[in-house]
Amino acid sequence: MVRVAKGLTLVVGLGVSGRAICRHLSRLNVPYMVADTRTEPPGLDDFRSAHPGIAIHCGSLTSLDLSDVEEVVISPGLDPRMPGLAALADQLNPHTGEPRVVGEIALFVRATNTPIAAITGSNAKSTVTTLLGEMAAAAGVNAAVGGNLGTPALDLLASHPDAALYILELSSFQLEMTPHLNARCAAFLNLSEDHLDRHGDMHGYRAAKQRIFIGAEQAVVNADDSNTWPEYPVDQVTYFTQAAPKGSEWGLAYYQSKLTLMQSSTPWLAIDELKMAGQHNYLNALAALAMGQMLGFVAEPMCNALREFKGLVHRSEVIAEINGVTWVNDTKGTNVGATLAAINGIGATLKGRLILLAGGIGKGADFAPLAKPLTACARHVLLFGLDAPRIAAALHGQVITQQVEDLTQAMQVASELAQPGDCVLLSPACASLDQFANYQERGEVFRRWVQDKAQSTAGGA
Ligand code: UMA
Ligand code: ADP
Repeated sequence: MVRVAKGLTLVVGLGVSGRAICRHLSRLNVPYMVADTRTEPPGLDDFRSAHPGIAIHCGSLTSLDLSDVEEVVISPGLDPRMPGLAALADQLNPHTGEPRVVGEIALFVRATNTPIAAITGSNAKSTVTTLLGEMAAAAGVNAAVGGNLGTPALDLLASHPDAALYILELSSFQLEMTPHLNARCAAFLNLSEDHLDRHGDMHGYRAAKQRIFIGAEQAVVNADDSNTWPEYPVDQVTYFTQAAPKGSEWGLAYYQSKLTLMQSSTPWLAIDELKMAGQHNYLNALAALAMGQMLGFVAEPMCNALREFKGLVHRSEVIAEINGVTWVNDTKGTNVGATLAAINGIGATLKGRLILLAGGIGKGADFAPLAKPLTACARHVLLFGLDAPRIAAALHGQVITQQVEDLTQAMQVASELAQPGDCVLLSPACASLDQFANYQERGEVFRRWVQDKAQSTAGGA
């Protein structure tokens, strides 16, 4: 047993967040040590050189005696109920009054009084977070954007100390470990199955996400998904819907014969002015507008930002049109809810049929909800990766499926099947880690193949 010295904070995890936590504690001169459950965490040597004198423990936490530890700050990818930490889970830290085990966002909240705009949901978090950041920039608000999106929240405190607003994408993992977020404006966009391996069931997953509203002044939620409605007291709640708005809601309605983003009966922007592909992005635009308005951004610059926003790479990203067939990269569709949104959002505007490329690690999800929309709009579904057989079983008899070796083979077969007017959509409904380093690599494989094909087609024409 290695005894963690009295008064030391223990940082668990040497990933992106863990390192940001260490930098933050170093800046505050808080004494700490680090543990990582892996025997050889990536980048260990670099960390040692950057933090000389900091004790590091690698391997199981059960060999640490944590009875004197001041506080444990855990990385989001780690389960606080893991062996070695579970015993601390119910204890309170006498100095902060908060749980003895917290996440990085708890430290963030303690360190700043600057307003926070926070965004969670099973899907669309990164899109709405980035879009709100663009709107803030256009409206002249000095905002810093990060969190689960990529730049750890704690690093923003050092890189943007003068920010007037922090815009944070927050995952259920981060929210689970945040005692009080106290957001100025908190958005919960949607809820569908994901991360059940960590949260146990939908109840636990939803409860973690609901924590975004603890201490919030304003909320933006989805009128069509009651799971997102605040269960904690919030002063002001605004709703968005994919239908025509009722009361003060944001929604979609025809105005001067054009489908338009509306707040109540006020038109904001006609849909044909948006550059983002797919109808699901209309909802994302409404959510960002609703947040921006609650936060006091000026309307016209917000609309300009929205007009210019093309969406993020790897999310319903049109890569090329080849012989009348559109190839769309939605590799970030890593759960059934996301893939449903992509199928419905793209399928609705299609002249031809959809060819879906899907598969990977299904995280225990139920794939049956994909059957109905695919029956309506798909020509063929090509399945690869670990859970291809499970998806094929869920779609059996309702849509033509074919299991292939990998994504590359799926693209080859798709290019033989596709007819002009069709769309080949990579939206896997699964994590990528069985065949790729991450979802980005999967998307890049798709992009390169499609771009090569586009070039060779143009060259041969
Ligand atoms: N790990 C160990 N032992 C450790 C520490 C980590 O095995 O001691 C493993 C974890 O189980 C996990 C991986 O290492 O498989 C990474 O975990 P981490 O907590 O160190 O992750 P970070 O590198 O800090 O990245 C995290 C977010 N990742 C997760 O929550 C899993 C990143 O979101 C985020 O961009 C980053 O912090 C900055 O805030 C990524 C993500 O996939 C994009 N998020 C999930 C999602 O969006 O669905 C929640
Ligand atoms: P997140 O950060 O929550 O993963 P992203 O903005 O990265 O969200 O989008 C991830 C995927 O979610 C997209 O690739 C798309 O398939 C799907 N998606 C986008 N917008 C929506 C929406 N409004 N509702 C459901 N799914 C969506």
